Amino acid sequence: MSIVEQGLSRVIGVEGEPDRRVEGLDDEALLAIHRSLVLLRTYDDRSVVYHSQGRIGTYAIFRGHEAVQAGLVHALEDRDWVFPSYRDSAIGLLRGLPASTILQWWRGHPTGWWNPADVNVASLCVPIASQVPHAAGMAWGLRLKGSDAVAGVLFGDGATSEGAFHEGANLAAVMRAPLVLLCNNNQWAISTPLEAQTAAERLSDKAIGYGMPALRVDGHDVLAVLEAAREGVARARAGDGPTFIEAVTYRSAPHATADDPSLYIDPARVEAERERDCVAVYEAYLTRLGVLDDRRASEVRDEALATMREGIRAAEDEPAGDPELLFAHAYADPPSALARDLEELRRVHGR
Ligand SMILES: Cc1ncc(C[n+]2csc(CCOP(=O)(O)OP(=O)(O)O)c2C)c(N)n1
Ligand SMILES: [Mg+2]
Repeated sequence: MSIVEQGLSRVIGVEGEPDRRVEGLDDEALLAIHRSLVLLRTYDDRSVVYHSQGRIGTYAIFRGHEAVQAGLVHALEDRDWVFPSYRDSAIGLLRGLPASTILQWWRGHPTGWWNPADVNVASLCVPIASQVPHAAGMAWGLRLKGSDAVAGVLFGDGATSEGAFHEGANLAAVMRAPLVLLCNNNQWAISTPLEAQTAAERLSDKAIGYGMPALRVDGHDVLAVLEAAREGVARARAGDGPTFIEAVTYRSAPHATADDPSLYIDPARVEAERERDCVAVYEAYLTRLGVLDDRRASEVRDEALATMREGIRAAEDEPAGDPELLFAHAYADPPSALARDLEELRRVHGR
């Protein structure tokens, strides 16, 4: 099926379609979105290298998903909340978190956990879909407190099969919580393809069951994601409840650095999808508009690279974390098995 035949909303033209402009986004705003995309891409590229150098642990690659992440953040105000999944680990960069903090998360270092209230970005959730009820609760709570802030939550196609997704979506709809549910349908949940995940024709159809409106967009088009997210944000802020957005992408990188997708993904499909890379698509659009030229694009890349160099240096300068922290903060009175484990740890470390 051609890209146009998929019938997804788009701002950036493909296959001969004309480009559009998003109302209210001037050249400066368009360039800010470009900086965000390049920062995310650079974070991701460098993280794959740092992993292969043994400087960070197993890493969930998000190449090709930057448009979904940046599209959401640029549709929100700073007072609004973002609830990321592990796939969106670097989204806090767009809210001013230092690269070193996020790198430390992937290094398993205690300084990798930021205070969510500092930047209105929740902690990364690894249990699939668990961030959806968190976000629904936060959004509902904001409303109860009389705030006009809203929340946006990111999750994958696989997450829509989880109980937590259904519970969160239903609660948000019933309570008219100001929430944007943004599903990054990259068509894979590790090695499970979409057709083995759901019998629904479109993930956006699931919204009908909760009584919430749905939008379906091309997730390679940052402005299409932003436009849809803005619509959801406006509805949420007006007190009209949640919106479900399905952003259709493709996972053109391994699930994580520990994965070998050659066992289950057709490499020709991956090649074809990489041709529609979201950063390149946006740079071509800005170039057609006369907003971006090569010099500016390379300045933005250099700036992002410098951020990453400084980030890894700061992360590696940090003294190693205290392994005893693994035992802290979970129980007021630790069960005896944990107490024994802690004793064992101390013995091994000669403490
Ligand atoms: C509750 C739970 N079950 C299983 C896993 C193992 N797991 C990690 S990632 C993943 C796939 C999730 O796919 P999707 O929601 O599409 O997100 P994507 O990884 O494609 O971004 C699974 C099953 C988990 N982390 N949590
Ligand atoms: Mg997926």
